[in-house]
Amino acid sequence: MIIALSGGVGGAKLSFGLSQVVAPDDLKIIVNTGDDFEHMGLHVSPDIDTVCYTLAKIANPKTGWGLVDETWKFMHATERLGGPTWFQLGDQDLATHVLRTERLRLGHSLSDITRDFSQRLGLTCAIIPMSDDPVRTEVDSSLGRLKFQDYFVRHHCEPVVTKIIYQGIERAVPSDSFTQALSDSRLKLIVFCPSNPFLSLDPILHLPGIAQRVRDSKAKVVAVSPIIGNAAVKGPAAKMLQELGMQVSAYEIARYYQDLLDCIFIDKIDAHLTPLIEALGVKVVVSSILMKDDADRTRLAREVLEYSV
Ligand code: FO1
Repeated sequence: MIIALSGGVGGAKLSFGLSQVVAPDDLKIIVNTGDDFEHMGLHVSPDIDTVCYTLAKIANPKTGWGLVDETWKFMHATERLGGPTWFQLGDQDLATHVLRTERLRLGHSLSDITRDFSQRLGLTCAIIPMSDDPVRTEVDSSLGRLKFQDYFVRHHCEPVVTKIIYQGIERAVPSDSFTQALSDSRLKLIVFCPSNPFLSLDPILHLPGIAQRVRDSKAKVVAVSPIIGNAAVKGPAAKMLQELGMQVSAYEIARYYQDLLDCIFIDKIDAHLTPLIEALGVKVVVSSILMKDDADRTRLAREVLEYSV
């Protein structure tokens, strides 16, 4: 059985690859919920929706988030009435947010709602929110304290980040399905998807007790670097590494997680970093880790699985 820790578009891509090569009952995708927020009275769970839409092959291929063939009449009508349009909610996507919000209000858990929605989208592997309690990523920045989506979308990641805060994380309990997967005797691999370490992986790993359980697990722990060369494949990971005084390299990612990782997959152009990373006690697999299409996603997933045998 395999656990994949996923957030953002990069995480959804490798999760898709894993869903193509792992039997449904053997794949548990644990999704970051730190990006969740209340918007226009709706509870939006971007990383859950990005993973579900991507695995269901209905994600917008250009943006990675939202739905393909989307229409925007709700946003146009919102604009006409002077409502907010900085966060784009498509007409089909709106159904997800309205129904999720309604069910949360009725007392359903995010885990149960996600299980129902993912199954209705035809998914067979488990899509598991990291927690059913609220965790909200915020950043201290050159514009002061910002909620995540204000930083990421409204301000286009431009403010300089000095600190990242996961509001509510001390009180948040990892979801039942997450803790069950971690204690399953069949667990043989934990995959850190190529997601932003600070925005997608750390909210999961900072949940009370989780990092220690990963450390204590008999399973192999493998990361795919979100950094290739001195840039992030997508999103603000490189900019944040710099702003937080770290190097922008796959080496830095290995060092950041060195007490958790058995191995890291780095790109061919970073092969020269191998001895440095191995000196940290982290094994290295050099591969082509840029996922340009479904074939890349599936190939990389297969390579990651081979590591665990
Ligand atoms: N990202 C944007 O940059 N602009 C948007 O208008 C936007 C809308 C949006 C709507 C639903 C959804 O699930 C995700 C959306 N995202 C948007 C992405 C979102 O900011 C995610 O948090 C990122 O993908 C990082 O995980």
